[in-house]
Amino acid sequence: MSAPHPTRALSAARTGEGRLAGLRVALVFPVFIDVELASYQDNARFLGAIPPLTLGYVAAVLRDAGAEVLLLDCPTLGMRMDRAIETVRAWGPDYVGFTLATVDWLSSLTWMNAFAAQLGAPIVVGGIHMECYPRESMTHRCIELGLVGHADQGLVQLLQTHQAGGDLSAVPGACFRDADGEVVIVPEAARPKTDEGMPFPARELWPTDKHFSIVSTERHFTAAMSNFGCPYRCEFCILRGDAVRQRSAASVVAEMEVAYHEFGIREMDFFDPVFTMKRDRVFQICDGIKRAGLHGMVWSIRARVDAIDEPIMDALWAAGCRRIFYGIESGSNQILQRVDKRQMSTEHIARTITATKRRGFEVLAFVMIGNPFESRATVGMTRRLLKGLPIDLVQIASLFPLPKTPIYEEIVRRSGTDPWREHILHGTPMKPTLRLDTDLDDEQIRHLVTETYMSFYFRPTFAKFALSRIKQPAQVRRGLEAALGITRTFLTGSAAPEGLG
Ligand code: B12
Repeated sequence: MSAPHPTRALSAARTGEGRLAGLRVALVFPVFIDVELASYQDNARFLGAIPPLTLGYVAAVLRDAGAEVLLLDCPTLGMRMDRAIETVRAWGPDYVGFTLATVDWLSSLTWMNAFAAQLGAPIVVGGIHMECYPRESMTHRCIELGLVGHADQGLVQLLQTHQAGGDLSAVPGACFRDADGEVVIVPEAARPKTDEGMPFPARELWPTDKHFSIVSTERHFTAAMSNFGCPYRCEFCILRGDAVRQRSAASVVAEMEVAYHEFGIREMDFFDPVFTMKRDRVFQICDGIKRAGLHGMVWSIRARVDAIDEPIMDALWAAGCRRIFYGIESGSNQILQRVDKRQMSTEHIARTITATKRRGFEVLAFVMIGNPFESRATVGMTRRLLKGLPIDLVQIASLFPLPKTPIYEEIVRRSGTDPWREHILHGTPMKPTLRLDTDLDDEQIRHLVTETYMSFYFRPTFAKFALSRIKQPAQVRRGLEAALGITRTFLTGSAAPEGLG
């Protein structure tokens, strides 16, 4: 193995005497319960048990500061709320941490209320949702503290200051209520441009042997991020033009080596939206992986068709990358332009996917239905594109406008209401809002999603592909469950699952 990455050396040098020595923090990733919008259970059932990466990072930051950390990946462990509360109570935490997504807010709130009522330990929250509605979230008294931004930038200072009864308004990104009960949100410090200071996720706290994705082929699967943020500006995405923390090739390779040697990982799925955004870095990563000799390790990435070319594909393949997920979104050039995927055309998509498949990669395409300008005709174009290209797997989402995206902000402007905000404040049902520039309603869009799934998957071409890659009996079961799920969704009219994006 090559020389340890600086961040690893830091973790290894941990003595229990850091700034948070003696503090016990339990991090809980809930099983989302059956409340409106909580689709995580479907994700877990259909798409796999993906590790809670964000809490892996938070745990590593805490551990490196000397704290003791308990991490409960409840969906993977099959742990319901009551048992999770008992487990955490028995462990005796000083704080309980949750990571929040806006989409699953009500579900997380249910868990946080129960933990606050039954345990009494202060609850601390973070995650992308705190970049959207920090003020509204902090009106819920079950939450004691919040952090906007990356854990390595403010968490240690936040907990230390809270412990000492110090001035929280001096902590960048801190969210709290002051002595008068007024919510205070301290501005986040400028985001760093590199991953310096960010440890690798604390994989030692995950039940790695139980993780898988519906498309994974190897035992001991894990997820990773080769970058944080995304420089592109797609109008449906919350990460649009977000300050990117670019990781170095050396750090990415070092994380893979640690995963391989220390945790027996044999499959790693990089979840960042455009792994290939920096060409030189891709070649360096691929060279590094080959030099590291990680025999039997397969990995996959997400990319854009306009951020990859044939030499990159060759390098990825030679280094063991075996699957590429492309966000192709639509078969209509007009829609691609409208949502700012404008460097792409369907012709370009076709050329890139054909070149990818020719090298032997598995190709997965992400598609959306319900964007501005969507019609039955454009959905037809998307279906023809999917079926006319050598695409192996497809994931189709109905556009559900998320906060902080230009599409949602335009909806707020046009309608004069902010339904997500009301949802966070009052738990009002989050009905999909006004749709922009399309006559299709939600019911029709849902139906078109499921029909498109069925038209893609219920074909002999797909059956042949599925049979060719089955390595474990579990894969047959998962594939059948997903097919049944799609059929059930079609028959009952409920929303189709999403989540590998
Ligand atoms: C990997 C991933 C998953 C994994 C792991 C989730 C996890 N929480 O670890 C799985 C597949 C399980 C998953 C599930 C879901 N996901 Co997801 N996921 C991602 C993805 C691709 C990467 C997240 C990540 O690891 N980022 C890297 C870390 C370093 O950054 P970070 O997330 O901002 O976390 C840092 C800070 O926010 C902070 N922080 C985070 N949590 C906490 C907690 C505490 C206590 C503190 C102090 C700080 C803190 O410190 C972290 C480290 O620095 C993002 C998109 C992206 N590219 O970022 C979508 C994303 C976060 N997911 C999203 C969604 C919608 C979901 C689901 C609701 C899907 C569903 N329909 O069920 C669930 C929600 C589960 C949840 N509560 O997180 C949306 C969220 C949008 C929103 N506003 O709701 C995103 C942005 C995708 C998108 N473009 O729409 N997801």
